[in-house]
Amino acid sequence: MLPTQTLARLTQLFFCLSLTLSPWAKAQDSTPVENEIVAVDFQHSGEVIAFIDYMVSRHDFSRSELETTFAHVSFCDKCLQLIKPAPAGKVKNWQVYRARFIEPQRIKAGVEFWNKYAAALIQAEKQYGVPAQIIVGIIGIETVFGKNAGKFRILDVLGTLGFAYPDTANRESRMAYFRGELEQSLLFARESGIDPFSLTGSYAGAVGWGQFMPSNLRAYGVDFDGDGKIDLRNSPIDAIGSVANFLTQHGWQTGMPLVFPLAPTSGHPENLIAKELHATYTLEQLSPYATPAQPDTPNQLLYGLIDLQNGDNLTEYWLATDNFFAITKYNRSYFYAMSVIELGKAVCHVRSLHAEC
Ligand SMILES: [Ca+2]
Repeated sequence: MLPTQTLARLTQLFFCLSLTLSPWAKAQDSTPVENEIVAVDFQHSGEVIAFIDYMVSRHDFSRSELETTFAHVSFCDKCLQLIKPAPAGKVKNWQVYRARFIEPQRIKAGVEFWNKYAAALIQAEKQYGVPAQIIVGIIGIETVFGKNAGKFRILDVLGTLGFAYPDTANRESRMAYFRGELEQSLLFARESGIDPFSLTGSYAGAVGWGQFMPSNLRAYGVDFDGDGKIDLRNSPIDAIGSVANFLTQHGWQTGMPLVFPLAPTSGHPENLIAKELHATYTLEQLSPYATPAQPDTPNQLLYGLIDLQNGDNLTEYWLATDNFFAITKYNRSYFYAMSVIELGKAVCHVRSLHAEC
């Protein structure tokens, strides 16, 4: 991912949901000397050979074809540098984050995208119940509408992260995760009849306009332009359908609103912050601790409380429905989900000349 997206992407990486652990994931590990990057010899590494064994026995891949493939995988130093977490200790600041993503250039690109693909967005809303502005918000936050989809070869990324992840506390689980995604990328390429090296994306292995990891490509990607292929790199229309399908498969409900602000007088409801990314409270249950700022906040819905920290300034608290939490299945960050909503709304406002968004 490019610098403007680093925070969102890192959040996604380190809180990734769909860990696709595989039996070979616990293969023996080589521990590098601290701070020293040890390049993987993809042709001779015992772990890579074990991975090939697994792919042959589990998925009936041709051993010689996989050996040829891995002979062409390149070690990605840059991916290792970019994947390292940001230094800890800095207080999160929603308003700073928001300003980085909800800005004129991205909004302008969003209007152009919406105008160009209006028919597909309408069709996606009709078919999946996900409004255009949410799909626009996600694709805008993820890649600035395809501009920052990434040019790393996915096999290089996943091979490097899967076999030589930096020496962090969660190294084992991260390597298992990326090897699982490597497995999924090879399966996706085979199923799609494409050269796996043609799959390109971010330094973390996310592909195309919507930045789907390979496992999500296989599980939620759709051929929305009807050309017979699921292609999130070259088809924005496939990306539109796939994003909508992903949200629907993660609990999106047609017509359900997303968030409502709490009154600043609500005190400090920290203990009620939604940890499980689900809406579980009624307004009545929250009433001793949380007062909606808007009197028309629906009382028939369930809510989760979310907090948006603002550095040294007051933390914002919001009531979030399960549609908000569906967006967090894309990326577990509250900042991420809120920025998707805000960008979609901003694009909608500009595009429709301040009509209701
Ligand atoms: Ca297609």
